[in-house]
Amino acid sequence: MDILIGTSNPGKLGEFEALLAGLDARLLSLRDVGLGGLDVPEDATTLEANAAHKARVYSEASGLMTLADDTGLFVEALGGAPGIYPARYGGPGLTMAERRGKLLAALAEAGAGEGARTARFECVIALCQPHTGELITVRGICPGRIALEEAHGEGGFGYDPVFIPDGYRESFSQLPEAVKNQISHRGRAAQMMVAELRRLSASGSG
Ligand code: ITT
Repeated sequence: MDILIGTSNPGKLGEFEALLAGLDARLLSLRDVGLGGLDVPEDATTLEANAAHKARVYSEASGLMTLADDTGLFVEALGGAPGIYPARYGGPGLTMAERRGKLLAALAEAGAGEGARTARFECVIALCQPHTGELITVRGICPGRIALEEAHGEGGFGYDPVFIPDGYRESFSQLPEAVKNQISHRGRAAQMMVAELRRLSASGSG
């Protein structure tokens, strides 16, 4: 079974490679199939619709079974911002470090101290079958809080240096990759998707 991982985010790609390593499948990146330059505009209003759109576009372009994810970050004290478009938070043209800085500044401005920084990551993974266009979506949620300041470690990407998952003191950047993959929004969704893929493979439709 070949599975195209439809993401242009190298951090996500690395996580998917680890999360799907137990499957009897060949994992391909967009670059592997010559689609490295194909950017899919995200303008739907739900994580499901954006993930499904990405999976469908890459599946149609490659003719392969394709998986894509859309991830949101919801911070309670900011009324749910950054929301379903965290890659755009703070405005166009910013680096991820600048976006994280904007998030910390917004929380400081809102007077959200140590006990008022509840947040969650949500990740929807969509799988699109070639030819039929059949879609499966699963959702993983990771509750946590936004750190008072950036806490860098060896790993992670995006907002990981400012996100502390519930039950831990370290940010996702500081926790070992295996721990993030076990408890994260993407890890939880991937566990469900692996079950779906095993089912498809056993029924001969994978
Ligand atoms: P693709 O659409 O190509 O997959 P993307 O980075 O645009 O890549 P999203 O639309 O899902 O993906 O953007 C989500 C934003 O949230 C983006 O800025 C990521 O860096 C960030 N992000 C996604 N997953 C994350 C994670 O597990 N930890 C920290 N930040 C994450």
